[in-house]
Amino acid sequence: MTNTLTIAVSKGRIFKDALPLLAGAGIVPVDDPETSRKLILDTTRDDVKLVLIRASDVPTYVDYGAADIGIAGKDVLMEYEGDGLYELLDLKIACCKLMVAGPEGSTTDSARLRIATKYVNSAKRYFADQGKQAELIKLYGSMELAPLVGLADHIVDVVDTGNTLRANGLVPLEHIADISSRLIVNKASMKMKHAAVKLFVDNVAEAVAQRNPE
Ligand code: PRT
Ligand code: MG
Repeated sequence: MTNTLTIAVSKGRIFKDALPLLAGAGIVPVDDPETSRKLILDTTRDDVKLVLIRASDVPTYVDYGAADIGIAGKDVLMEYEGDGLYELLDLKIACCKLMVAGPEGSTTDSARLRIATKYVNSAKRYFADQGKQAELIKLYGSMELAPLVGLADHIVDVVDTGNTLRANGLVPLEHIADISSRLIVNKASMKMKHAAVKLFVDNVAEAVAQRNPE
């Protein structure tokens, strides 16, 4: 149906922060994702469904048109290589920083850097821009462990409070980018469902503005 909207969002911190913004567009999930095992949630609007997927899979669903709209962290979007989507709106939720981290007192000035990260593309770009040669080791989680066991000298990861780094004897060393979640839209949906998409984006933009005065 041309005016049905499917919205891809990940469980956890993004979902929690996105709820009030979706409510601003009149969309409230009928099931609680924390207790339900459903992956497709009905909402209070007949024409809107939420699909719950892993954070790093959101751009893929939107790029291929399996979802019209998605909510994804800028960290995830910076890694994503497809071009079937538009990034339309900064939702100013799930904020954090993409950082280089390592043992206290360490630097990234050494001739041969070994960096463990799930953000391989962003890390590669960052060190290349600085004229530094870095060997990137791709991990899928628990990056903080890598320097502790000698897998890498440093990590590139998102940092919020810094508690996880500190608990593992690491400190943030270099700031790569400020991260927040973005509203992304499939390029074809943007054309084919223009009225529905535009109304949704306008409503969410209004909710973002209300939550972030001036
Ligand atoms: O868990 P899964 O592998 O499925 O995916 P994910 O871990 O990427 O998903 P999720 O829900 O944990 O994160 C979704 C998005 O939230 C990310 O893509 C970021 O855009 C954003 N975000 C905001 C964060 C954080 N803050 C954050 N703190 N993502 C991850 N973290 C991690 C951080 O790396 C550390 O390990 O949370 C831990 C606690 O952080 P500190 O600094 O407060 O200790
Ligand atoms: Mg996680």
